[in-house]
Amino acid sequence: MDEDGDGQISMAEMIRHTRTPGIGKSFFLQGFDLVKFREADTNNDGNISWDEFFHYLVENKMIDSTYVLRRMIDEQQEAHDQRVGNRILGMVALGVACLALVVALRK
Ligand SMILES: [Ca+2]
Ligand SMILES: [Ca+2]
Repeated sequence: MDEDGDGQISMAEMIRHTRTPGIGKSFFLQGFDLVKFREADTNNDGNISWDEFFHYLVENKMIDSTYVLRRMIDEQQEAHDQRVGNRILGMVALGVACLALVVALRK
């Protein structure tokens, strides 16, 4: 939706997005019209920042902030577990390489 990647959704971007077949009907945009755009744009600069957008969705119970937070924490945990897993794998590989070197030197 944020086409120019400036971290804000302008009214033009929102209109283009909601008129794109297939995308406009995504769940959180159902009924998200210009009136609601103005409601979400709390500092009235004609853009919705991600902060404003997220806040609007939470305020209007269009998303469950607890669920989102839990997902974020779970993802962090998974990423952490994966890093630890990779490190262990790396250490095992190093161990095997050292062992192979020792065996090779003994011959
Ligand atoms: Ca933008
Ligand atoms: Ca704004």
